[in-house]
Amino acid sequence: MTGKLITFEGPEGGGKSTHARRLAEELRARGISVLTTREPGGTPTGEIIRDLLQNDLAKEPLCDAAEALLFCASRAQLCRNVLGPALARGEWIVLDRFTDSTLAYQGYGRGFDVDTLRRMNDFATGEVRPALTLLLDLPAEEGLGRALARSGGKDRIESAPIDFHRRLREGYLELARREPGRFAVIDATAPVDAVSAAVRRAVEERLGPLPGANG
Ligand code: T5A
Repeated sequence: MTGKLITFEGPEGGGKSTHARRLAEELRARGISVLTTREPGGTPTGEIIRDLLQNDLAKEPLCDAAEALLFCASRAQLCRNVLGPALARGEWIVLDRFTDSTLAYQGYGRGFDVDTLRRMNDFATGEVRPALTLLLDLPAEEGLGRALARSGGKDRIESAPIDFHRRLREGYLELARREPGRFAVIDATAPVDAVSAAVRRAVEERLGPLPGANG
C-alpha cells in the first residue's frame, strides 16, 4: 500500500471535521490526490449504521456490545471497499475518526477491555493502518459545548454522562502516550487558524515536506 492514511481523533467538538476539511484542501492545493471520509459511515452500509448508532433509528436501546460491533462493522466495510483500494492506488486519505475512537469511546468510555477491542479493530481493518493520527485534544465540557452550540441538540452518544466524556478524553491521551510515533497531540482549545497551522506542522514533521511547501 503506497498511499497514506491520516486520521483525526478526539473528544466531541474538537474540530475534527473542520480540520480534516482544511487539511484535505491544503494537500489538494499541493497536487496530492486526497480522499476524505468519516466513521461511522463512508459507504452506503456504513451510513445506515451511522444512523442506527447516532439517531436511535431502530427505536430500541442499543446495548453496549452491539454498539461496539456496529462501529467495527462500518469500519470493515469502509476498509475493504474504500480505504484499502485507495491506499493501493497511492492516494492519501484524510479520515474523520477510526480505530482509536473505538478504543477511547467503547474501551475507556464504556469500559470494555481495550485489548479485546484492539483485536476487533484488527479483524475489521485487515492491513489498513494510519500513518499519522492527529489527536485534537480539549476538555470534555468545552468540546460538548461547541458541539451543542453548532447542532442545537445532543445525539445519542453526546447525551452520555460527562464522566464518560472525561474518561474517553483521558483514554485518548493514554493511547497517544503509548504510541508517540503515530500520534501527534494538538491543543484544540487554540483558535481555528492556530490549530490548522499545528496540524500542518505535524503532517510535515511526521510524513515529510509537502510538495511545494516552503514554510
Ligand atoms: N464513535 C465513533 C464511537 O463511539 N466509536 C467509534 O468507533 C467511532 C468511529 C460520531 C460519534 O460516534 C462516536 C463518537 C461520536 O460521538 P460525529 O457526528 O462524527 O459522531 O461526531 P464527532 O466526530 O464528535 O464530530 P463533531 O462534529 O461533534 O465534532 P468535530 O468534528 O470534532 O468538530 P467540528 O469541526 O464539527 O467543530 C465543532 C464546532 O466547533 C467549532 C466549529 O466551527 C463547529 O461549530 N470549532 C471551533 N471553535 C473554536 N475554536 C476552534 N479551534 C474550533 N474548531 C472548531
